[in-house]
Amino acid sequence: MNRTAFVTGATSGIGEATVRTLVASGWRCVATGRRQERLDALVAELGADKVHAACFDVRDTAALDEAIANLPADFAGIDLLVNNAGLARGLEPAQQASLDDWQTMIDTNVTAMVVLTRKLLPVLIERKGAIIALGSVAGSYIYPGGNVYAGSKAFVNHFTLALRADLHGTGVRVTSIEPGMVETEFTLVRTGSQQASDDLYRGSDPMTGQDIADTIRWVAELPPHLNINRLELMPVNQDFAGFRVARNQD
Ligand code: NDP
Ligand code: 8X3
Repeated sequence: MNRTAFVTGATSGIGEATVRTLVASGWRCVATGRRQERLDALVAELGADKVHAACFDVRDTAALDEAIANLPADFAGIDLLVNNAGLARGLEPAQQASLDDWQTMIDTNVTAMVVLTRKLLPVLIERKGAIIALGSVAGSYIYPGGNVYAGSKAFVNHFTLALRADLHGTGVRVTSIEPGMVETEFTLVRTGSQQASDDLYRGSDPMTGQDIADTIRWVAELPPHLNINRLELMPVNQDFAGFRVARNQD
């Protein structure tokens, strides 16, 4: 098999596990992220014939164009786009949140994701490829402090489904994968606190990046006539909270 995946956010967590898993299954991967040393480590581990490192900030459209233009011939025929790069910043209520954090999440999770997708659509259509996006349960269920992160992931969930309609008849498959709690660097990035991250995951038996990577590989390798539209996953120990009621003071 000579298929190539373009995996954003491959320096950590779900994206890094996805590159390892796809390569083990015979794929070539373009691995992207801002941390060059982590991309270099993936290339050293998996081989330069299997992994091409493209180090850039997904919000930088010129850098993205350059990365696409400079793909080596063996990696230029992209069959699968994994829209994974993304982040949350902050858990404060909206009235206390940082506008800089909000802009960072919108620029990364929404704007950069649609720009990259638009740029790779021609090659994906030409090759009857696939798009798998990492939305989130946060895009479907509300929790306090979710605000712009939740909104950005609702956009990812919905934009990905909308692509299905526009790609009607092209043979391109599109899937929105919507996980709950996965233990990665996500919570460290969100809170800036290793302690907060450790506290969240401790004893909860969260999903792992490998769990999601295995799901991505499974979806990517389904027969070409079969499309999973959306897939929601949670650890057994995570479920839904009820509505709250605030009481007026007498
Ligand atoms: P990690 O923090 O472990 O990984 C995030 C990845 O995104 C890193 O490789 C990071 O690379 C990359 N990234 C972030 N910002 C940029 C940027 N500006 N330019 C380029 N790359 C960037 O988190 P996860 O693996 O958990 O998250 C992956 C995706 O999964 C995200 O979209 C997240 O919203 C989603 N998700 C995560 C869940 C969870 O509970 N962990 C649950 C549901 C969805 P670098 O820093 O090197 O640039
Ligand atoms: C991340 C899942 O529940 O931490 O998208 O918001 S959650």
